[in-house]
Amino acid sequence: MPAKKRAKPSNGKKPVVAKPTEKISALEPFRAGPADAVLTTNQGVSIADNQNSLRAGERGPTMLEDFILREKITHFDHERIPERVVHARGAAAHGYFQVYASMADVTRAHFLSDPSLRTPVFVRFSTVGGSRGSADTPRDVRGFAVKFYTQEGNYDLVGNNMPVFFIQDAIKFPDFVHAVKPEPHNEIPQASSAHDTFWDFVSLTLESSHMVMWLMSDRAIPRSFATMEGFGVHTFRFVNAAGESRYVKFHWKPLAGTHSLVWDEAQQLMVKDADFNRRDLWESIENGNFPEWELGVQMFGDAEADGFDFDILDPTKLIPEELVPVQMIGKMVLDRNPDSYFAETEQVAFCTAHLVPGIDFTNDPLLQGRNFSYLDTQLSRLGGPNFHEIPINRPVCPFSNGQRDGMHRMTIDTGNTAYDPNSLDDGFPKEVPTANGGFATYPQRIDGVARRVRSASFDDHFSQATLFWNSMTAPEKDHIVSALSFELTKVTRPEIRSRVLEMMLFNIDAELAARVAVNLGMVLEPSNGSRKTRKNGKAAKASPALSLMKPAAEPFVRGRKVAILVGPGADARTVAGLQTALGDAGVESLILSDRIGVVDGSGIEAMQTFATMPSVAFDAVVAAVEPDGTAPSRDAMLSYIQEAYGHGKPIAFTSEDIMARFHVRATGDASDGILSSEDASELCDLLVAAFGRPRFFDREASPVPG
Ligand code: HDE
Repeated sequence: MPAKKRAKPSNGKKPVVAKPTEKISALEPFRAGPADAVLTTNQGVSIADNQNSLRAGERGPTMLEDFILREKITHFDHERIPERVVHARGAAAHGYFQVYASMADVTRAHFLSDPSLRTPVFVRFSTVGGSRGSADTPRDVRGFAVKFYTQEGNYDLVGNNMPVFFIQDAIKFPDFVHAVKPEPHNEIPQASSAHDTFWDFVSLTLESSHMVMWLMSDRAIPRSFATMEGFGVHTFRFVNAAGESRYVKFHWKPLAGTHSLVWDEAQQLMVKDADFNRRDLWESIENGNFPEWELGVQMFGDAEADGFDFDILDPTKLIPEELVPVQMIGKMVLDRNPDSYFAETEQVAFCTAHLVPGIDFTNDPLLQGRNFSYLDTQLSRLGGPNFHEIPINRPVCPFSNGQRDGMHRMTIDTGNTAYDPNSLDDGFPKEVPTANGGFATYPQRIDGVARRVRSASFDDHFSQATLFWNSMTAPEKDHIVSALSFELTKVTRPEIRSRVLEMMLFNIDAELAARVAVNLGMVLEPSNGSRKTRKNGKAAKASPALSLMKPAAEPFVRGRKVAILVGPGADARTVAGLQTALGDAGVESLILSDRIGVVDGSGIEAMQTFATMPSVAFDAVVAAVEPDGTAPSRDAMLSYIQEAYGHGKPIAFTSEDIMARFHVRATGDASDGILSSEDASELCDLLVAAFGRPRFFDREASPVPG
């Protein structure tokens, strides 16, 4: 695989615009907190009694006259807004983006031209199918939406953590979403594609084959938002000051590398810590372990596009990195949590049509539909056309036009010229010529006959699904087979299972289909209809960049979480030394026992218990004491270690004797992720080294110790 090109870091100029934790200035006038304010109504009248409503007599009825009660209850009654139709559950953070070197030769976007500039961003991560109160870790696509508050207006890159999509045409989106959402008659199941309507739809819509493979892969259960890649999905355009255009695909590459959960862990987390990813994002930022991504671009021209064996306008296709390398052009850091979930994370309105000069659309039919949908959906979600005035959505640059009035208008527009052209205000606000920064659409030539038609160049539904399968390592393939087997077992209608096997999986890879068929107790009988839609694509046989197991720029260590199991007899000095060493490495640790408080005879204070913080909430477990004591405590410790073992996590012991008492056998060279040392800093080093690897998947085939 060719090395990725990295544009030269900044030209030596120091970043000047904002310190990492500086707040977006446009939000400042709207920020309010209790501080030393007195309690008032929304009209500013001071309230003398906020404990009792106005009653006619001590035990009498409540009086309608109580305007304080009525205002308070009325406001409360209207506290909710409609949740997003998709991507309802999300978590977000503030940060900044900085380009490494000027990209002015390819785009005139100002925020990509000046390496000294830090552009504020607000990023919202989400699941797609679940409602707002659902859990963080279902098998699902994750939204990765970035709002850049640039000096030329807001630019939204509304992407996902997977580079392709289920459908090719926006007209199919409501069908797809209705199929994947809980079934309409009983609203079951929540946040899961493991049900009949999803598999019915995708097996009849074979263009979804590639995306189904991504959804069944470990990409769909990320360990952390900070360890997910992000993708703009569609092909966009860069346009430079001379009006020349290159196509561009956007990538976010996490500096911590790509890491995922294992399925059993993801399922347990849905119950044991439904806020797992959200909490991780929040705590990482609070602890100064700021999540970071590089922005990468794949750029190419018409001639290269014509040479690809897929259509660059087809959103079910990616461009293998081996074909067009990803050039890293800048870095994004998330360094500040929102102050108000509702005001910021819930009210933020992303829109694919929020462009800045220098970036433009292509004719991807999905993108064209999205450009309509995102503005339209805010009209009902945020209650009218003035949602751009909500603080989190306001551009940081001045904006002015003749658009006035409407629900919830906040600006007091002055003057009498809400029209253009006008002479009364000397023609202001005036158009800006393109040369001075006015937006101009790329003058693409378009000839065509108006027809409801799908281009034949969109026909190949399987080559890239096969490419994806071929690019997986053995454990990743095992996980895909398990995921498909799990989901299809939940499908109740045998004819849907058969259709998925014969029409979709068999066309992707015969071995894949055969392995899933065995797990479903089915005999694979490819019907005559299958293989019909398969074209002999010339796509690369495998693209190593698609595997999650590729090495990261830095190992994912900062922000990892380690459980230290203690009990009577644990050595306080070793435990304290380990906690300090881990803390110095940016790893968070928590001491657990069978109850909180000081552990008898050891002087160590346990902050949580084996029951309140289960092993699935951690990346590694250290046992600092033998599993003795009362039966419940002993059993809890044993099963804690067994579970971490089964999930392929590093397991460490503060002595060989302790390890022996847990019946864990180790190779002794740390290659199996089973570590032991009496020296706290050595044990820390072993753990940090183990975090450089993904999970220890070999254990999936071996029995759990017990
Ligand atoms: Fe979305 N999508 N989408 N989508 N999407 C929404 O907008 C839509 C698609 C994505 O954190 C909605 O404000 C259509 C692809 C993200 O607030 C809605 C089509 C990709 C988010 C909508 C697509 C996405 C949304 C729901 C097919 C990846 C959450 C609420 C034509 C590139 C943003 C809202 C946030 C949200 C429509 C397909 C990503 C209904 C019609 C492809 C990350 O407007």
